Formats: sequence, structure tokens, C-alpha cells
Amino acid sequence: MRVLLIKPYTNTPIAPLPMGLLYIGTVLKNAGYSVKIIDAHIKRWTNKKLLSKIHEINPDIIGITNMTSETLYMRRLVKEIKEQRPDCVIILGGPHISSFKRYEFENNPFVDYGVIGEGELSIIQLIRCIQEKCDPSKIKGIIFRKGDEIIETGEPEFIEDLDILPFPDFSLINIGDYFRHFGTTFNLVTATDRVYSLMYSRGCPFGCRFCHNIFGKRIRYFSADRIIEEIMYVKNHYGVKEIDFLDDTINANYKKTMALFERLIPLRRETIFAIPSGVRGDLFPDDLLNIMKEIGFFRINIAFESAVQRIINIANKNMHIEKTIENTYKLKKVSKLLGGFFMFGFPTETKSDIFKTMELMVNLPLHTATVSFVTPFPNTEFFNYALNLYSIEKIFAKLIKNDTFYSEPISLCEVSEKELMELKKVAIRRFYLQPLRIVMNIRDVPNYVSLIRNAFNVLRLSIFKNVPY
Ligand code: B12
Ligand code: SF4
Repeated sequence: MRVLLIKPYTNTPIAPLPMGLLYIGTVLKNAGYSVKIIDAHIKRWTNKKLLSKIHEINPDIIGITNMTSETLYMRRLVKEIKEQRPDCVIILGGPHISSFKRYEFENNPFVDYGVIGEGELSIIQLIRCIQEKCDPSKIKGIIFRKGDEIIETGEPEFIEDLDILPFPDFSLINIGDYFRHFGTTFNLVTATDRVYSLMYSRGCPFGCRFCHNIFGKRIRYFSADRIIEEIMYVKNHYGVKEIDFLDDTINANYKKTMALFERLIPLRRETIFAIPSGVRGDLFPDDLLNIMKEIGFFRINIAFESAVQRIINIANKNMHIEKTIENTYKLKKVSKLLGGFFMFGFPTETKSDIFKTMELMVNLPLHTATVSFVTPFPNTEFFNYALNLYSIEKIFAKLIKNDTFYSEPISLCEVSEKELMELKKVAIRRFYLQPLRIVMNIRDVPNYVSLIRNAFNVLRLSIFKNVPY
């Protein structure tokens, strides 16, 4: 069986390592399948070029990954593939199908199977089942069609001990392509062009009402040994200099975080560490901060979301904002650059609440601030809330619009969509145009070219212009 895994071309400046496809490709390759990965996004391949490659490779199965904001690209691609190769089985995996599930199947007749959430265990069983033409309804974590029916088999089987996963097989991609795409990892600003992203854990124990559930609500870990081994491997084989941790909440479990961070101290001289995916600001006991100070991080992003405790509670984030603010000043001594994540548009949030968040944002000693609108993805509690306010068609039309950073909100709050967009612009302007902030960034950012290029791209996409489709 020939399996081709694809990340479709999208018109966004961000091109991170396709970690999901790498894990899926590696387990399939290790199980004896012939596997290829094409990242049409990093290669800037149009569908025409991609289709001619597909013709050459002649796969039996094509697996595709996409985020919801990239759905229009994915849908156009699967339609074109099916028109040319009706016998080719198409499997969708990744964040979009994991949140949309049957909604995607109802709107996309060209997809045969979906793999929900963590995919390594389900994909092996699914491909074996396709090969042996058996009934897939016993495989957990998939969705498929049986005649006119759409069958969902529930949650996937989560991998308890992540160490059973093999190292990603980098021979499936050209890792150099990603290094050349300098600075466009998760991290807006990187210190070098040799950045590798990894996750120490999968899943998050917290229950924020706006958040996905890709890796489940029980947090599972790789061992610290395995993470160190992976870091050494990419350093020795690919000259990686910088590690971005992409965990949902790397500091969710004090003991586990300490166990890893203690092991990072000996590597600190020749490796740069960053946590761009966001930490919980209220979970930093002093001994953890002391170890982090010894490591000396390059960049840490703190997830504040809102300055108003009532709003944080409505989001069920269960975070203490005062403690988070207090720790921000302590984290200043731990990380060269600090960033903050903020969200506008929570249910019941008023203009005055948003101004309080804005006030906090501009007064914190942060280098960067990211403002996102609360977005009601299916299978989150806020999606059910949104259904009380809007038709499902309106919600979906906005969610799948090809708009990288959701620059047009779906308002769930007391402020109109237009006003939310205005408030975001005001916040970003007030934050970035502060003379002190400019001085701080000029002083601390080691790489202006990457900062200016990426900041421009992200601001353009998040505020000023939607990406044309
Ligand atoms: C890194 C990251 C980013 C990076 C890179 C994104 C990118 N384009 O790749 C940046 C910072 C750019 C980013 C931006 C955004 N992100 Co983001 N991001 C993440 C994060 C933290 C980690 C992703 C990752 O690398 N995972 C590691 C790999 C191993 O996991 P994986 O890709 O999910 O793959 C596994 C499974 O999904 C599955 N799988 C994946 N692909 C396939 C394919 C096949 C065939 C199969 C069988 C299985 C399969 O198997 C894999 C192994 O188990 C996730 C949160 C999370 N925990 O997943 C959010 C997440 C993916 N992001 C999300 C969102 C909403 C965004 C933004 C829209 C935020 C915003 N409002 O601006 C933007 C969109 C930008 C864009 N269009 O690229 C949502 C996606 C929801 C959705 N339904 O699409 C997530 C889930 C977080 C959330 N809170 O909801 N993000
Ligand atoms: S803490 Fe972060 S990852 Fe965890 S549920 Fe909340 S938003 Fe999601």
C-alpha cells in the first residue's frame, strides 16, 4: 500500500515543521508501508503541481492534515484529487476534522475517512482495515461513511506512555526547507534559523470552554530522558540550535516540569530554549522559577486571556489573574523576551472589560502581545453557546473562511463584531507604538529582520487584511 501524506498549500506566511504528518508517516513507515510526505505549503506548490506529483507517486491512500482556517484549501484539493483519482482513499486528520467531525463529512462528500485527535494508533488500524477490507466500526477515533450514514466511533485510544512513539523520521521531509523559512515557526521571533519544535506532553487537564480537545483532557508525557535524547539527536544530525516547546501547558504538573527543566540546565550553553505556545502564569513556584532562571529562556509567552477574573472564570480557565501578573515580573528575570496572549469577545464581556484587558496589556513589561477573538469551534462549550445566538451556517461560514488569524470575529459578547475589530486594532496600536516598548524590542530582539518581517506579516493577516482565496 502506498500512502501519501499531504499538507495542502495555504496562503499564510507560517510554515512550521509538519509534526503531525511526521509522527503519522513514521509509524506507518515503521509498520512497513511505503510512505511519502508532501508539504505543499512549504514548497509553495499549487494544486496543479501537486496533482501531477500525485499522479507520479500513484498512492492508494492520501492522508491530509488541516486547521479549520485552511479548510477551503483542503476542500478544493480533495475535490480535485477525487475527480482525477476516484479510487484513491482520502483520510482527513488533524485539528479541523478533530473539531468538526460529522459536520465536515456532511459538507464534504470527497473525504472517505476522518481520524479524530491523536492519530498514531487509529491510523495503523485503519489502513490495515482498508487493506483487508474489514469493517472499520471497531476502530476507535475514526469517522467514515457507510452508505448514506456517517459513523463516528468515539474518542481515540490515547497513548499513555508517549515514549512508545518513535522519533519522527526526518527522511520523510527536507528539514532544510523549514530552516530556510527563517523565523516562521510558532515563535514570531527566533534567535537563530535552526529551530526545532517539540512537545513534552500531550493533552491538558484544564477545561477552558473555548479550547480544543485534540489530545484529550488527561495530560500524558514523554520521559525527560526521551526529550533530552530527541534534542541531542536533532542537534547532532541537523545542527538545531533552538528548541521551541509547543505543549498546551508545559507547567501544568510541577513535578514533571521540574524533572525536565533540571535536565535542560547542562544544555543551556549550546541550546536556546523557548516556550512560545503559552504557559499558565499562575503556576510558577519559586523553585521552578529558579531553575528556569538558570536555564535562561529566550522567549516565553504567557496566556493571560483577560484582565478580569470574572471573564476568566466564565471561560472556565481557572486561573488567578493577580498571581499571573505577579509572576510576569518574576518571569522577566527568566526569559529574555516575554509575550502575552489575550482574547477579546468572551460571553458576557463588555466594552469596559475589554478596556481593562487592554490597559493590563499595555502596562505589562511584555515585548509582544497577541490578541485573538474568542472563536467557537465545534465540540467546545462556547460552540453550544454560539448556537443560541447564530445559525450554524453563519458560524461555519466564518470559521472556514480562509482567514489565518480569524480577523473577523463571531461575537459572543456584549460588543458588536465591528467594534471588536476596532478594539483589537486600538489594542495592537496602543501596545506596539509605545515608545518604551519600541526601545525594549530594539534593545532585546536579536534579529530585527525576522522580527519586522514576521510582525508585518502577522499584523497584516490578523488586522488589516484577510487572505484572499
Ligand atoms: C503549533 C500551533 C500553532 C502554530 C503553527 C500552526 C500550523 N499552521 O501548523 C501557530 C502559532 C502558527 C498557530 C496558529 C494558529 N493556531 Co494553532 N496550534 C498549535 C498547537 C499548539 C500545536 C500544533 C502541533 O504542532 N501539534 C503537534 C502535532 C504532533 O499534533 P497534530 O498536528 O495535531 O497531529 C496529531 C493529530 O492531529 C493527528 N493528525 C494530524 N494530521 C493528521 C493527518 C492524518 C492523515 C492523520 C491520520 C492524522 C493526523 O495525528 C497527529 C499525531 O497524533 C495546537 C494545539 C495542540 N495541542 O494541538 C494549536 C491549534 C492547532 N491551533 C489552533 C488555532 C485556532 C490557531 C489559530 C487560528 C489561532 C488564531 N486565532 O490566530 C492560528 C491559525 C494559523 C494558521 N492558519 O496556521 C487550534 C486549531 C483548531 C482548529 N479546529 O483548527 C489548535 C488546536 C489550538 C486550540 N486552542 O484550539 N498554531
Ligand atoms: S489551559 Fe490552554 S490548552 Fe488547557 S484547556 Fe485552557 S486554553 Fe486549552
